[in-house]
This record gives sequence, structure tokens and C-alpha cells, in this order.
Amino acid sequence: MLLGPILITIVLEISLLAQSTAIPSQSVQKWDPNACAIVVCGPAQNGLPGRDGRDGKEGPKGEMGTQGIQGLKGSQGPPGKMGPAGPGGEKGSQGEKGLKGDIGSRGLQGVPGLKGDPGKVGLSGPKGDKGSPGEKGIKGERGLPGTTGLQGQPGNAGSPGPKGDKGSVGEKGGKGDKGDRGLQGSSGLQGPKGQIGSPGLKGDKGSIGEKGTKGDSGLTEVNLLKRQVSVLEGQLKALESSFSKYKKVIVFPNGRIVGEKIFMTSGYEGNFDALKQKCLQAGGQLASPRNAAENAAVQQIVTSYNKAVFLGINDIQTEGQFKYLNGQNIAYSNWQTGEPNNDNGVEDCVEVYSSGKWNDKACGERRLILCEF
Ligand code: MAN
Ligand code: CA
Repeated sequence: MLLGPILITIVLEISLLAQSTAIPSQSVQKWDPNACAIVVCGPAQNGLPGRDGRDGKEGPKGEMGTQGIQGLKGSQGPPGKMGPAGPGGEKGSQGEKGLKGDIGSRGLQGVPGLKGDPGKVGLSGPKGDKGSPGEKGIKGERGLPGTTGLQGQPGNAGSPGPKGDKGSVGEKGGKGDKGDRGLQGSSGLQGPKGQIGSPGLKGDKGSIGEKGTKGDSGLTEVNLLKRQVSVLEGQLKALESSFSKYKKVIVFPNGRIVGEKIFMTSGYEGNFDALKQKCLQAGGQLASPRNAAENAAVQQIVTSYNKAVFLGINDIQTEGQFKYLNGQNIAYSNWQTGEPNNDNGVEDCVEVYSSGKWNDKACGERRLILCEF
């Protein structure tokens, strides 16, 4: 930048000007009007004219002048640094709804439908016209021989002799020629109209139809879908409420619902293996409460039937390590004080008392079934 050198030059020039024009501050401060006014000068020939010696005391300071005209506005300074970004503005209001879109192009014409079923049997038709005469028939067979002819004329008178005997009957003549065929008979009446035949083969696919009129805009489709979704939501809610009601009906009075789980008994009693099998067959498994709420539901059934149930928990595999039927270690238990004690070393199954407390018990004992689904 050249500003530095330029500034230095300006300052230097101003200070030199001040030195050459200003009255030294020392001489102003020590000015005394009573002091000698004689000034010793150089030869008159070359000197400057002297002062007239009338210099009076310095007058009082004048009144303050009126304010000067305002100076010209300085040039605009360089822009400051950019400030930090302000907080984000509020979200604008939603724009107006857009215009309805153009109607879409019409779809292709569908394939022609299948040919319809055959019609009912029609009424019998009118009597047909009389047929044309038939061809001339073939010549008939020769006829039977004719009857014996009449007796001949008496012979001429012979010489007178004795009268002769009467002659014998002559031989039968030959069969005559067959006669000409007769004219063809007139045509018979027309028969009844037949049944309508079976339907023909399916027709060929029709040609593509004309381009349809422009369809509704997509916006309308979206609105239609929204309406359908809203209707479906309503139906779903109704179904949920109805389903919840039916679940209650089904578990009354032999079951309990806890969250997603349903405990249910059929009243059957048997040993652990039999109970386990029954629950599996029903699509569930022996009750395996995994928290206090589920255990409370099991307790309610036990109390209601006044019969202890076996749980889907045992330590058959490893003594003292109680596991669910899937082999996992139990995550919740509600043992009666002093249990499990593996009494007589034969207690690998778990029963629930009406208090809700658990006791290990021999698996061969019979208990009330309680399955969970
Ligand atoms: C008592 C307790 C139980 C045990 C049963 C067996 O109630 O010792 O721990 O399981 O007897 O009948
Ligand atoms: Ca026990």
C-alpha cells in the first residue's frame, strides 16, 4: 500500500509550513507592551521598514463566531467485517393450495370379454315350404303274365265230319315290361327348429381403443387415497376394539391376559410330561411367568381352581439350575422361603401355590394344567 509514504509526506509538509509562518509561542507568551520598543537593526540601506511603535495591548477575545457551514460529508469508509449469522427465521406459512393438475390420458381399452353362455332352446320354426318335385323314377319291373286270352273263332266249317272235341287251355304268356317311374311326391312339412349350438371359441383380442379423455389430476387421486386410508383407519379401530372384547370373552373364566400373553387352563390334571405335551399340542407351552404381573395371573387361576399348577420350569438337566423349556436359565422366580429344597433328592419340577409362591416338586405328581399362548 502507498498510503504510508503519502501520509508521512503530508505530515512533513504541514510541520515545515508551521515553522515558517507561525509566531514562536515563546515570543507571544513573553510579549510586554511596556518594554523598550527600540529595535536595533542592520544598516538602513538594506533594512526592512520599522514598526510604528503604536502596538497596544492585545484586545479582549472577540465573541465566538457563528458556527461555520457544515463540512462536506466524508467519503464512505470500507465495509466492516461480516457479522455472525443471525438465528434462522420462523417457518413461513403454508402456501396456497396448488392448482388442480391436468387430467391424465385415458387408458388402453380392455381385452374383449368372454363369449356369453348359449341362449335357451328356441321355439320350433315354422313349417317349411313344399319341396320341389323329385326326379323321374327308374323303369319298373316286368309285370306278371296276363290272363289266358279269349277262345278263338270257330274254325271254318270242315268237311262235314264228326264234330271235334273242345281244345285244351293254352300256356301262360311272359311277364310284361316294367312301367315308367311315377312323379316325385310333394315335399313334407318343415321340421321343428333345432337347439342352439354350443358357444364358439373365444374371440381374438380387440384392437387398442381410441385414446381416452384426459383423466382426473393426481391431486384428486391423492385425496381419494387419503379418504380411503381414513376409512380404513376407522375400520381398524373398530376391529381392535372388537378383538379386545372377544379376547376377554374367550379367557373368561379359565384364563387371564397379561400384556401380549394369555394364560389358559382346560381343567385337565396330569404329571409334568403329560401337561407339557398337552400345551404343545394346543400350540402353546406350560405357563412360564417372567415377571410379577404374569405370576399374579398364574396365582389367580390356582386360587380360582384351588389346585396348584406345574410351571414350564425345571432343573432336570442340572440339579439346582432351573431353566425354561427352551433351555434358558430363569430370569424371574418367586420361591417360597426354604425352597427349592429338592426334598428327598427327587424334586425337579416347579409348582405354584395359591399364595403365588413356588415350590420344587417331584415331576411325577399330578397338577392342574396351565398353558400360556
Ligand atoms: C414340604 C416341603 C416341600 C416339599 C414337599 C414335598 O411341603 O418340604 O419343600 O416339596 O414337602 O411334598
Ligand atoms: Ca420342595
